[in-house]
Amino acid sequence: MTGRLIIASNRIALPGAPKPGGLAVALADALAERGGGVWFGWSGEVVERETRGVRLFAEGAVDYAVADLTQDEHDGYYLGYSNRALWPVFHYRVDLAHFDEADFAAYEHVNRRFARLLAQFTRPEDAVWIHDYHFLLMGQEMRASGWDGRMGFFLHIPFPAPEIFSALPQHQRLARGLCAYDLVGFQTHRDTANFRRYLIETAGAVEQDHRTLRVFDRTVRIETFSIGIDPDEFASLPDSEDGRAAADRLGRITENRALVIGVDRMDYSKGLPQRMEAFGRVLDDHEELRGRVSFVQIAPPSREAVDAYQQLREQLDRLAGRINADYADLDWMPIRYLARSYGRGSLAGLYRLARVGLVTPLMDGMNLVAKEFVAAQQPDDPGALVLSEFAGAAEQLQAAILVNPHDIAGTADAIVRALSMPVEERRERWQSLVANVREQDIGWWRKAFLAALVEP
Ligand code: GDG
Repeated sequence: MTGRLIIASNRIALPGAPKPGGLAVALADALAERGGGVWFGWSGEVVERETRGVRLFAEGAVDYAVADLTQDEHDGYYLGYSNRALWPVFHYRVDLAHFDEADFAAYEHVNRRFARLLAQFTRPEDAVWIHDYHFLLMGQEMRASGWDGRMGFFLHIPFPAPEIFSALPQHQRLARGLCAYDLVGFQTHRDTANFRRYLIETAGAVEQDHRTLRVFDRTVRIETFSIGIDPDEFASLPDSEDGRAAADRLGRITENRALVIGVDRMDYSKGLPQRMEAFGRVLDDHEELRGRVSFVQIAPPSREAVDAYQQLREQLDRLAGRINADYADLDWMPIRYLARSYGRGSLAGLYRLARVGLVTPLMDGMNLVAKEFVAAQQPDDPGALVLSEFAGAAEQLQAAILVNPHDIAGTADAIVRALSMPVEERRERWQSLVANVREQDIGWWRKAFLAALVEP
């Protein structure tokens, strides 16, 4: 394949700005490696009236193209259909979903408008790679605008069981849209199996081989590509200035108490209330641990314009306040709950300082924090990872202490077990975890996806 790579994702990392994470770096690398291409997405700007075309920023052989959203598009496509319908349903929270036909119309409209903008950049020999739930229909709209080259899609969040997916009033339209891609990639085998089962049971898909289906007059390859991190980055960041400074600051306060750490966007999929309850249960049942262990939860707020996120914020404020009021002492605060973000270096420093990493989402596409925590540990004295069986990462990180986050007592037991785990067992488990994090890293992920996309 000699063509360029064309990427579309809702948010993009513009040249010059610091890359927000491993994914942005990996995609920029993929573009550079192919000798150029285009990365297209939303500018992050909301404007009064639709602006024509895109704004272009060039860096070497790569063009970054961004388009603005109007206020109505932002409300309907982004806050509405993407984050009030798709996000909750794909995370099994049909109870939180809000189905509004006008939101779907805005979603369809933005997918169509963006597809037309993107189509201008494509040449027949290029390969197009579209990301995530904001753009489920973009592939079909690209086909409608005449593009018939290679095109793949990767879903970063879970794909739910067919019975849950079918709750979306537009499920048939969305599934047909996804089948416009040549390759559809998911985070886990569970997601891949869910999508295949949906297509076979409800759309009459016929299996061609173990990864390819014939459906809607098209041939679609459906496969698992579990996303990873840059392990070297997280192994070295704890020793950076920021990493050391953060560990020193927190270390002075926690002193010789064991540290339990959680780092999550403030999202109802992350199981934060259940996690706080479980930590509270540890203190209820283990008098000997009171005053001896500190739980630090970093939870930068996100999507604050969506009601469910405002309610979560209030719930967490109350819970942390109650547990602290019950158990805090003059010189000890059981939960340090920080509703703000920290730099990646600081996070890595805290991961290394911690004895236990608590990653207990109720449902999660992958969960990169679990992998970052593993990569940041010291080989001779690594912390223990408590991981939800509903995080995509659990398919790979079987050597973690796996928990059902809905089971508060079970999670509390797992925390106690992790706190008292002998160093030999911690080392043994960590060896297995880090081997996986290193082997299936972010570079492996993007190469595997692109190889499958351009394979004849
Ligand atoms: C979606 C899917 C999938 C967190 N707090 C801060 C901060 N973070 C960074 C973490 C990590 C990233 O944000 C979060 O990634 P996750 O994977 O845990 O979760 P989502 O944001 O929900 O991401 C998820 C992912 O896409 C990739 O495919 O794994 O399942 O939901 O890197 O370190 N970063 C900084 N300050 C913070 O306070 N700088």
